[in-house]
Parts: sequence; C-alpha cells; structure tokens
Amino acid sequence: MSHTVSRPTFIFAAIIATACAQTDDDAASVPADTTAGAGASLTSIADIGLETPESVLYDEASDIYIVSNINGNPLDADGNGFISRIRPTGEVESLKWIDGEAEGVTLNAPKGMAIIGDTLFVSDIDNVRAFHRTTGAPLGARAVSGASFLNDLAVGSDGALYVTDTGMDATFSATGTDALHRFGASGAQAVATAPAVAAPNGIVADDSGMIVVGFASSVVQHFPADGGAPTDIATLPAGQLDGVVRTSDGTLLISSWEGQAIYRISPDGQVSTVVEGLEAPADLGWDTRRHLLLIPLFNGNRIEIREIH
Ligand SMILES: [Ca+2]
Ligand SMILES: [Ca+2]
Repeated sequence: MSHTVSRPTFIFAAIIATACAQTDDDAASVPADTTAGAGASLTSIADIGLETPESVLYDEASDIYIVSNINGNPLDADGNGFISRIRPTGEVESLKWIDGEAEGVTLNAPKGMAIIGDTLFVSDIDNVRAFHRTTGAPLGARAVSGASFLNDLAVGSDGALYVTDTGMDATFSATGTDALHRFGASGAQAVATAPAVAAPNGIVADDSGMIVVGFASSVVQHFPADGGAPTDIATLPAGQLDGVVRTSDGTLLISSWEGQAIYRISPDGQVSTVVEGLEAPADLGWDTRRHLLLIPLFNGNRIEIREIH
C-alpha cells in the first residue's frame, strides 16, 4: 500500500512546480475580450441540479463557470461532492463533471477553488485536491495537518497556493484551528493563526499580499506577502463574510450571510452595498470578460448573476 499512499503527494508537489512554471504562458494565451456584454441579461442559473453550491470560479481560458457542490453538510465525508461546468449562457456543459461518486474520484464537500496553469485545486474539508483543469482527471491530494474546515483557495502574488481553515466543526462551533496556510515545497504551513484571523473564509490575492474575509467578523484584513502584521482595510455593515473577489481596478466585492448582501470596497476605501436580499451568498466568482458577479446561493441551489457598476 505504501506506494499508493505516497504517489499522490509526489504528483501533487510536481503539479504545483510545473503549474507555476506555466502561469505566464497561460496568461498570454487567454483569448482577447471579444464577448464583453454578452450574457449580461442572464440574472440567475437555477433548477439545473446544483446541490449546496459553495463556490463559482470563472475559468478565463475556457470561458466557463466552474461550480463546487458540497451536496450535503459542509463537513461530511460522504463521497458525493461534485463539480459542475456551466457556460456563461447558463447552459450546463456537465453537471457532474467531477463526481465524488465516480470510480477513482474522491470528493466529499468541495468548497473554494483556484487554477494554476492546467490544474484545478479544490478544498475538501481537510484536503486540497488537484484535478486537470480541462479533463477533470484526478491528480492527487494533499492533506493539511490539523485542519478542520478548509474553505477558500487563492494563488498569491508569489505564485504559491493559499488556503483558509475556517476552524469550525460540524455544529459550526469553533475548533481553534483558524488559519491561513501557504503551500510550499514541504507542504502547507500556517502563515497566520488565531487571533490574527477569526474564522477566515474568503481570500483573494493582490500585488502585495492576501485579502482575507472571515465568518466571525465584519472586518476585511490585508496580510502582506512578507509575513508582516495584518492591517484592517475596512469594516463592513454586517459579518458572516464568505466570498471575496477583486476586479481589475482593485474594487473588492464581498458576500455576507448576516447582511444577505454583497458589499463593495472601492479602491479609495469607500464601502457600499451593491446587492441585497440574498440568502446565504457563498464564495463569489467574477467573470472577467463580461464583468459579471457570480453568486452561489448555498441554500437556494442556484447562482445569481449581477452586473456591478
Ligand atoms: Ca457531500
Ligand atoms: Ca467559502
């Protein structure tokens, strides 16, 4: 059995190294923006079979929306999580593109996702799993030792993969494992722990570090890439923050379960409410071609789509 245990870890490490090396080439190959505005009239993707959608990631190179479906409770290792591919028209390309119930695939409660090169990384309770970005083939997994509730993933300005641990158990009680981890050659290492982070959930990189929003706070934090102390960017009108995306001009868009809203932090620091009346808005996606916000509704099994001006 020893070779079947160690091999995925080796593959996973190799993927990170290879994917990082490919990042520049991939960015250069992204097609020009020829479809701006298309799909702007689509406001909801519903009744297609989504089950507890937690996150939407826009795959710019494929022009496709990738949706993680927990399918059940967020911490149940039930083997039934799945990942969908949905076209920006709302058409389902594949509902169970990656299916935890398929032979040879392990996926329990997928949440945040990130792409490096041709690898799609997915957080799954206490593991980060890797799949091929276009085929969905499993490419291994790496456990985060001691983690209880891995949540969002992002690629830092340093090219490394980061993941949050929201530090909650199945009853949503605190476990104390709250952390922001960074994957390096030797695995995941915590770069911030409680009390510097409080139930960290959504993360997004900027040029100088990582922006973090938490489920136990309404404060948006910035962690410098050099490991220095975090600074507070803004305090939002409500907490239970989940997703965060950053648009091309540096605007931040953040979802709040408590506020049932999407908040905007403008580049000058001004806070405003841009969408209201959303029950359990989870981890956001941003369609960079059409400038659309993609909002999975955790309890509503649908994705709301909004133009943000
Ligand atoms: Ca599940
Ligand atoms: Ca989340």
